Amino acid sequence: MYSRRGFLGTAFALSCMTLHANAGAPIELRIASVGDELAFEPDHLTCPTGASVRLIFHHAGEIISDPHNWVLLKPGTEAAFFADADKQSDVKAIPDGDAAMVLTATPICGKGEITMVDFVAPAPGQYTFVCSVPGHGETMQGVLTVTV
Ligand SMILES: [Cu+2]
Repeated sequence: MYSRRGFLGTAFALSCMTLHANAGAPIELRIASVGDELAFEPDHLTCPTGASVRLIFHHAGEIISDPHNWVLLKPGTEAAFFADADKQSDVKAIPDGDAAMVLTATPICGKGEITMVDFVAPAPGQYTFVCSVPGHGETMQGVLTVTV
């Protein structure tokens, strides 16, 4: 007979195999600000679930001194996160109290600088990424598609 414990054990073993299958191929994703505009380029990224991802962000601005960052949000948190990010008086990568909304984030990045973050790609799906600097998230956002 197929016990509940046996089924869960099998499912766990299969998910570990999936992670192993992707773990050998680290992926580098590159993204930048569109010069001094409040936008990301590209605004759509893709990676497979379980992959070891290095996200490299370049602040390509030359005039405006506002910093930027790249924050990957858990699905469904977008509206609440934008509201909190826009209220920040001193800019942090993640607004106080919002850590549970965030999957991963780069540090704040100054004009002309490059920053990065390493993370393991989450479950397949569509994930919004944003810049959390006040006033930026409305237009400075995009989607990471995580494939099976
Ligand atoms: Cu920004």
